[in-house]
Amino acid sequence: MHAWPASEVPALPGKGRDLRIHDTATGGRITLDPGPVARIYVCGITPYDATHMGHAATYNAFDLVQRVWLDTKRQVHYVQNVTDVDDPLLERAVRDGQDWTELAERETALFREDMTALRMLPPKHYIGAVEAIPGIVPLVERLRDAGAAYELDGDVYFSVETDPHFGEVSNLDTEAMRLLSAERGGDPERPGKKNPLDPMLWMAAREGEPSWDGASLGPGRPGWHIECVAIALDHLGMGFDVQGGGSDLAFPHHEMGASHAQVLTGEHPFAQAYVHAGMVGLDGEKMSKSRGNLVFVSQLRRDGVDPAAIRLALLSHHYRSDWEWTDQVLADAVERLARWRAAVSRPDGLPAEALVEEVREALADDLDAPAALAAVDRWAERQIADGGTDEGAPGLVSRTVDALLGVAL
Ligand code: 5CA
Ligand code: ZN
Repeated sequence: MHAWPASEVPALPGKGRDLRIHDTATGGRITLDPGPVARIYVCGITPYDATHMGHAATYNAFDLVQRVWLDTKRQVHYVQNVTDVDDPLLERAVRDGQDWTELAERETALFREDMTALRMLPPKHYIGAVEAIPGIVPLVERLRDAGAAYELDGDVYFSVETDPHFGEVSNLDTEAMRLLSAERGGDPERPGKKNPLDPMLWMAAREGEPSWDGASLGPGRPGWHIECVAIALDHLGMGFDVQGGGSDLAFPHHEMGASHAQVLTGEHPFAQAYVHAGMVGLDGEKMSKSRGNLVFVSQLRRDGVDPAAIRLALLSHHYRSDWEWTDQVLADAVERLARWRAAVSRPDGLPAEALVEEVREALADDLDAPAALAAVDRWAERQIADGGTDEGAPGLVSRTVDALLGVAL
């Protein structure tokens, strides 16, 4: 699949900082030490509805990770998937009487537009589940041949007990895993499984549903976790720097993915850090396509909201916290954007070298975007009140906000 166009990232004077980030697996903050090419996999959308503010907030967090790395003069190798065949997508297509491929294509196209408008850096490889199937089948066969997968009425399951590290990503007890598995696409109640938590690797063809050639597995379609594993191993390899997504992916998705990959390769870990963004809610409920309580990026754009203001609204919350989308959050962002634009529009200004360092430090410190915004606010306030004589300052602030926060002033 093609991704979306990249916006220019201005180079800043001085030196970027190494990223210290919260890792779900260790439960603490770690300093990442990527090589000259940092590697990141971020789970993509299941394209059955438009991009809502929760999705946008999660992609914003991982965009910041990349901006911190780019500021250290590293290259970034970024991979993202599109779950363009899965139960929720097929169910929505049936409900609305539309072709599932058309639905997926339309929503993926809208996602690209939203990401472009929000100045999210595009992945280098943007891969759909369907196009990944030829790579997934041999991985499932290998797991089965190694005794790590078994068949149940034609479906193939992964045996979680074959990974000695199973459980080390999300650190949950068995009961919690069971509950989340049932809630998030698993089938712990299905009789005949070796362990209730075992996830499906390959689903045998079902009547009325699309299926693909699975070689010795028979016709069918891939399970969800092996999709991301196949794409990540193909384009990044083991031990990449960051596996990212919203906190609802820690279990089962990232736990199972890590186990699949670790058993397949005999290596550990799958990723150096598992990074999870908090959930954005509306009216006290997690914003989700299945609940239907959504605020869409595309709707706000149609309403004439400046995408830079949407981005500032996302940045005004720490990525790890759960927060609520409200009209006030957006109104505050619109106001902040106007203030910042007024401040950088003055011909000369207050020196800004210290501000560049403050923004750098805030983001390197577990992506503390609210602290970065507060630093820019302080500069903008004094700049508007007092001004200064530094000719280059407004331009430097503008480039800093663009390079590190993805906001075009
Ligand atoms: N296709 C899979 C990942 S392989 C999937 O989870 N798709 S999704 O469309 O449901 O979600 C895309 C991303 O947005 C995931 O990282 C998910 O954790 C995140 N996300 C979904 N809802 C919210 C929310 N309310 N707040 C924050 N992030 C969210
Ligand atoms: Zn994924």
